[in-house]
Amino acid sequence: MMQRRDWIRRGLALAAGTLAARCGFAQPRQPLVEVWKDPHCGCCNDWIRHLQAHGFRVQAIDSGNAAMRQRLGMPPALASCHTARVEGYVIEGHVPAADIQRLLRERPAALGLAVPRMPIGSPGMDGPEYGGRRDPYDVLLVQRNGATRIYASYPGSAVHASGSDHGAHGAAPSGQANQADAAADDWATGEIRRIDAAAGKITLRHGPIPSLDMPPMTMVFQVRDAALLQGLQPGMAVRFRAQKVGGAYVVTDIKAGP
Ligand SMILES: [Cu+2]
Repeated sequence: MMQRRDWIRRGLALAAGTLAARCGFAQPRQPLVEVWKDPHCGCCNDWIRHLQAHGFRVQAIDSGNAAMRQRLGMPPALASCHTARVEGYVIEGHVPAADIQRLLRERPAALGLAVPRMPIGSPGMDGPEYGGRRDPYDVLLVQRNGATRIYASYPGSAVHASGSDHGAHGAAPSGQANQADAAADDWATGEIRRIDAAAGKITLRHGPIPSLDMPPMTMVFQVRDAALLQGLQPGMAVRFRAQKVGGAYVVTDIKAGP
C-alpha cells in the first residue's frame, strides 16, 4: 500500500513537472535575445531592460561585444556598445524593441539592424542623466554585404543642450578648426563607480567626453597605468582624460576633484 502510494506520488510529481516544463516552453513565446556587452556598460543594461519591458527574453553575455560583432558579420563602421542576436538576425546598438518586433514580423533577407554609436534619446540612452535630450537617429537595415538602408527614422526633439554639440549624431568629424578647442577642454568629469586595481580598470559615470565624441554614460575604462588609481575610491568626483587605443577606452590621466 505504502509502495503504491509512493509510486502514485512520484507519478504525479513527474506529470506536474512535465506540465510545468511544457508551460515554461509554451508560455513565453517571446523571442530570446542574446546580448554581448561589457559587464559594466550601464546603457547596455538599460537597453536590455527596454527589451524585457517589451516582452523579449534576454540572455546577457558579459564578454564585451567587439569579437562577436566581427564574428556575426556586423560592419565595424556601424559599431555600438552591444551586439545581439535574435532568431538569426544581428542587432547592433540601441535599436528600439518595436523595430526588432517589426523585423521578426517582416523577416526581410538581411543581416539585421543597427543603430551605430550611441545616440542620445535612443532606448537605453534616455535616462534622467540626459535631461530629456533626444538626438535624431536612424535604424539601419544591414545586408550581409554590409550595405544599409534606413529602416526607421527617429527625428529627435529640439531640446537644446547648452554648450558645444560634440555628441550630435551625424555631425561632421571635428576638423582642424576644432582641434585647439578640443585640446583645451579634453578633460571630462565623472564619478567613480568601481575600481578594479588588479585588472587596471575603472568604472566611471561620466559627462560628455569630447575627445572621444562620447555622450554621458557609465562605462568601464582601462587605465594607462595602475598607479593612476592610487588614492582613488568609488564615489569620488574626478576629472580625467581618455583615449581610444586599439578598440579599448583608456584613461590616460585622472585626478580627484570636480
Ligand atoms: Cu550604449
